[in-house]
Amino acid sequence: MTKNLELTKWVDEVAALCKPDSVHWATGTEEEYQDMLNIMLDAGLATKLDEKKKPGCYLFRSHPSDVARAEMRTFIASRKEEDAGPTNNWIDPVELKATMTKLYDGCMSGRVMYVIPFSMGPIGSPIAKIGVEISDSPYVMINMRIMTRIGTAVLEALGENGEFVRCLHSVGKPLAAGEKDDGWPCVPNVAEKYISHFPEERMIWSFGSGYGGNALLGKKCFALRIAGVQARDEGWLAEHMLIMKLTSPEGKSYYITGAFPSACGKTNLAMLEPTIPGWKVETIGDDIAWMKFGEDGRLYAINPEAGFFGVIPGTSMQSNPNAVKQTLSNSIYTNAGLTDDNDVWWEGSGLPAPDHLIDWKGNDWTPESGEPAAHANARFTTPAAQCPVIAPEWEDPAGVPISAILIGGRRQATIPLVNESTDWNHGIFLGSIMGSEITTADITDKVGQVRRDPFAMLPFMGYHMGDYLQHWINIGKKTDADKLPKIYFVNWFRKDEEGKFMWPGFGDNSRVIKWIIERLSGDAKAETTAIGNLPLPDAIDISGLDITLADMEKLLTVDKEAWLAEIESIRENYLSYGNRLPAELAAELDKLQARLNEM
Ligand code: GTP
Ligand code: SPV
Ligand code: MN
Repeated sequence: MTKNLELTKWVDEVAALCKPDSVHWATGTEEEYQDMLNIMLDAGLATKLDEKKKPGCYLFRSHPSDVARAEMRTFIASRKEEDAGPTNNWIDPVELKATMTKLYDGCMSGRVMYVIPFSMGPIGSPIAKIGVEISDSPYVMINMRIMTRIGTAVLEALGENGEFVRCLHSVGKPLAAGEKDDGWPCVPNVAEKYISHFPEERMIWSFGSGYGGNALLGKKCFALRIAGVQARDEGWLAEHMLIMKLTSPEGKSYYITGAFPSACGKTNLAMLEPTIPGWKVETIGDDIAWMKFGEDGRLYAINPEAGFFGVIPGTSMQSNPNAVKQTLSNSIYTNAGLTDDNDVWWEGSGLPAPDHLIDWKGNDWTPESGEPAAHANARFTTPAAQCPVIAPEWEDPAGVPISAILIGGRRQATIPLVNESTDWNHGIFLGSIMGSEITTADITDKVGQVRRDPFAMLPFMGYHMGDYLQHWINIGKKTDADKLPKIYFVNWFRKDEEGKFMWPGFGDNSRVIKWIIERLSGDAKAETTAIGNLPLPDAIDISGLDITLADMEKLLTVDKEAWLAEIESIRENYLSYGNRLPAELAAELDKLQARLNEM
């Protein structure tokens, strides 16, 4: 329990509204974690995997309506609609609270209400922030224990008067007397799920979903949408970025962050195995970075999380051996296939498909079934400390000084393999025009079109996107230009005429990062072009790769016509920001157009 009166008052209010059978304050112990798992094993919601092959690992299958973040049901309920901006769903906060209060009334009956104090960042670190999630889901409890630091130690750090972000979550499935869960509890009608943010109050209300970022409220809801608003107000950055450490053959270390949209390679890049001799990669974070200025005027990053919630399909000993090793024990698998010998299997695992398994929907599956065994957004939850290449300083409360920021999306054409920004504002411009091609997994009538996703933050913005870009510009004015990280626009996803990836990617991305590091130390060759500084085709180490210099030239040219078309589409996107588009970015766009026309 706690002496924090604000907290006890809030917990009492929520209990009175949601009417759970009992209230449980999370302590964060191993014993409590096992108790939660046992509750879910008994209820038939979890499967324990084979103890020899996957010690301490469990499989869950969610409801088909509840397999990913629900962007259409994610709301930024700022007091003024214009403050949510053109990229967010807005509902008046008074109206939304009235609607959701009705939904919350009695929603936990038949269930335990868990009170989960959690710290984003090492407990007690000056950069860390505390949240308290109230949830009726033991699945949320176990995931929060891996993804954040939870329990009694957090209450102690909170003290009597400490501030915390209120995070209220319910799966939205009360149980009548004697009723038991029949499968994954949630609200099956997607239109009745709510993931709501009240930015001025630093408060989150989530209802109807038990999955991922909808339910683990420390992650996107707090660490990006609410912390983003705090960061704007307090002069720092809360970003959808991996953090990695690179050490050169000479033994010099650099820290870099990378913003890539969801499922575009952050986890893979954060723990890659370099294919070039002498270089070493170590991991600090795979999804979120909080960056603040240190006393020396440089930006320092911490990973506010304590675990990785990573995409399962495609993870193999070839693509990401460290993730495979990390998830061999003490990990939770959600929506993977279950083999007959109690192990997990998924598409792209690099292992032969078994003759029979139980798919993510709980049905019998054979290789002839014609349906995937694992859901495309099946995820593992695994402790960061288990990552074989975790950097020793990953929990340093002071963070690590950032030398470069990588940005990029999935673009089959136009965007070169790597492009160095010429200065801070140009880098922010490149961040603002980032995007990915819409795939069949998204909105069907727009397949192939580019969805602009500035700094990979489109689904995670807690305020107006134009103000956010202005905030990035302003950050650049707070310190000397040479202390700011350099920004690099990368694209691992270029395709040739036959639709094949032109760049091998994964571990070979170390070759591009090597060039970036050599640029930072002034050792690598580049050519100034209309769009930025590009490596000369022979400046990237391709030794041992099945790729020709001609291919490299294709990956590293400026396609004038394609860029002029790009400009039109950027202008259209910029129009949506109205008068909140930073003047600096409008100027960058005009300068780019002029340079292209001179080509
Ligand atoms: P979130 O956890 O959703 O934020 O995503 P993430 O950015 O961490 O994505 P992740 O690393 O899990 O990306 C997974 C997808 O990207 C898989 O489909 C991978 O096959 C693909 N991928 C990752 N790196 C590369 C690469 O270098 N080249 C290619 N072609 N595909 C890649
Ligand atoms: C993402 O979608 O970017 C994720 C997964 O990292 S979730 O936490 O569900 O948002
Ligand atoms: Mn993410």
